[in-house]
Amino acid sequence: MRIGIVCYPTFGGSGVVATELGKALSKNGHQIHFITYQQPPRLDFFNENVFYHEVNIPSYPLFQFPPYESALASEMVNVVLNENVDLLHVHYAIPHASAAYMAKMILRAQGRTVPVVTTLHGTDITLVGKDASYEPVVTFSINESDGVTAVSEDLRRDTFRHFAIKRDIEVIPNFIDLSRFQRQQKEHFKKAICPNGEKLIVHTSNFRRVKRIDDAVMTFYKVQKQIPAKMLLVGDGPERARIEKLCRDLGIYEDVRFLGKLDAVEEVLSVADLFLMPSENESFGLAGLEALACEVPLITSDAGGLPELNIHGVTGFLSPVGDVNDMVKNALFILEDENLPTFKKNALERAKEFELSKILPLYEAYYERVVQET
Ligand code: GMT
Repeated sequence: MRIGIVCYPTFGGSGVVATELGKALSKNGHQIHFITYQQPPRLDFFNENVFYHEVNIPSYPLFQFPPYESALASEMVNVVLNENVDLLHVHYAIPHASAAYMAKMILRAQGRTVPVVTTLHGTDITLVGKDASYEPVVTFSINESDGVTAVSEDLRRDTFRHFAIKRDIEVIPNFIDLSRFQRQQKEHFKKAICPNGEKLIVHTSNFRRVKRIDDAVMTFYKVQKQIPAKMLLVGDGPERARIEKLCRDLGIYEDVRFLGKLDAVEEVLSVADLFLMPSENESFGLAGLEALACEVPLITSDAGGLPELNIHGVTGFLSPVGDVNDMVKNALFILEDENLPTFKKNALERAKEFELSKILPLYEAYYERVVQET
């Protein structure tokens, strides 16, 4: 198939899923046309089946807010016509689903039909999308998509709860490429960070409020009062300065390292003993899956789709959102030398259930179905 993929060119979440999906589809012989305002960071390889179309947004003094959605819809129209695209797959509803609807209508007026698949990723539903400023457009563009997928059962339920949806939503979870995300020998790195055999606790995120990084830091603070431990924080975002201050105030700044936006996150995970994800809301938790693939057990909240990823008592533990003391108790249990190897083994076994080779055919079959039904 010839598939147009629209996404945010971001380091995490929906951008990574969209880019990795496109790369995998191209390796399976599909022709993939990425349509974004910037080269996605993970689009770092050459394949004869991959094309990149940049959305150009001309500026004009009148525009306080450049009309990105119009520029994106126009680029979708051009790519469909010039590249003979069979299907558009847009990731993250806002504003991609409504821009796709606009493109579809423009093409229809020219006698060209192109089905649109929208994948809901999380905050487009649970946080931003349900805001009254966007809700009517999100509801309409989900209903008008020819196919809709959500990354977890919980997100599917939430979508029906928050919006007047009159169509089916297919659940296709996040996936992991185990050839990239696997535990590597990085003992020198571990020794440099934990010279005295301390346990290493990791958190990666986009440092937004929804991630509750305070809870991650407080959990670490209380754990390292009982056992020697260090913490690595990967990623960057609006919460970073506040979290750095919290670490200084707690007197643990020397034990917590902020690594910023690091692409090779699998190298950090390779030396980790425990991953913390205390999010307020998390539709799936791709960062948690990346940790599991590198044999790192999880301490997560029980929010959103996290119970669909993290199996309580097997791959780690789930705690109520904000219950730091429960997270500390569970972290100390996992980190005991007699428990850690079992949790690590279980982590990898769980990650295998989301292997790319298992999830990719679900998307391919869904595309086929949508094309046939359109
Ligand atoms: O984690 C984020 O805030 C980024 C966000 C995104 O859309 O870029 O991630 C969401 O999509 C991921 C991929 O489907 C999911 O694994 C994340 O759980 C989800 N984030 C939230 O729901 C907060």
